[in-house]
Amino acid sequence: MAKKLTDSEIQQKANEIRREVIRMVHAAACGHPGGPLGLADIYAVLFFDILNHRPEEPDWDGRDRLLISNGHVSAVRYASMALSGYFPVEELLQFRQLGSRLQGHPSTRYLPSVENSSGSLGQGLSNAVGLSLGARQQKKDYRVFVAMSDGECGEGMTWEAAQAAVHHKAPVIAFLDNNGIQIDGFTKDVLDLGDLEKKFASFGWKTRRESGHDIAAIRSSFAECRQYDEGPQMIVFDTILGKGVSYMENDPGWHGKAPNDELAEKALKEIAESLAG
Ligand SMILES: Cc1ncc(C[n+]2csc(CCOP(=O)(O)OP(=O)(O)O)c2C)c(N)n1
Repeated sequence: MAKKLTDSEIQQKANEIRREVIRMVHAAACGHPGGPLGLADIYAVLFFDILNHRPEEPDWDGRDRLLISNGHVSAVRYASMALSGYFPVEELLQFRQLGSRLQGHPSTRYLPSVENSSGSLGQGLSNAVGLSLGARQQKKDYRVFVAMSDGECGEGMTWEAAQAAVHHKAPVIAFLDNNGIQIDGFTKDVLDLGDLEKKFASFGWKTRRESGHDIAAIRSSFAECRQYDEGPQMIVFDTILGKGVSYMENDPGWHGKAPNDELAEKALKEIAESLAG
């Protein structure tokens, strides 16, 4: 069995993910850098500690399922996959190219272990609730995780799935990118979502709220969620959009645009400093 990485080794992986996200979005000259940078610490923990998966055998039936409901953050998933050995890191530069496996919004058609096609927000929780119930019915050991975002909680379908999950005691592990930002600005201005942890709790979910940038806290919250399978669980992670690149942090303008050559160089320099430190 592979040796467990330390928190600081996982932090390094997160910064490598950030580096690849910038390289991908810059090479494509389009895409979404802000969400992926804010999610890098969470995905590093998932791919390098929590998920039971086999990068060399992506279709392995026993793999944990990771669904992504906020498909526009695909860069963080692809970068995590490449760095953990699913495919060569160089392939990341084909992100968003015609004919590439790495479509801007992930599709199950092109890349094994992409469990759901996404891009249209609000659907992932329904998919995941169904898959988790199927796994239980078939007495499978794997867990079903689903990545969600605050902005997409404006979609009514999310709340239908949230109720069904409680009614059927679905053993789904959901987590939410609570960065306070969506495509048109700050969520409190576009559509105020209130306290999402309290909302899920009031529906009957087992909930917790953590910093999405504290590797030890992210690890322990996912690890504890794995121990429980009697109903739906939600981890609301407070994150900073653009985390790790000073000029992008908490700026809605970086939800979905690529840095130019000069800004990409500045971003890569800052990330390289974090990697060196
Ligand atoms: C059903 C649907 N409606 C609208 C959109 C357009 N859209 C793309 S991203 C986005 C904002 C989503 O918010 P969030 O995921 O919180 O944004 P981030 O934190 O990544 O900036 C919207 C409304 C969409 N993809 N799907």
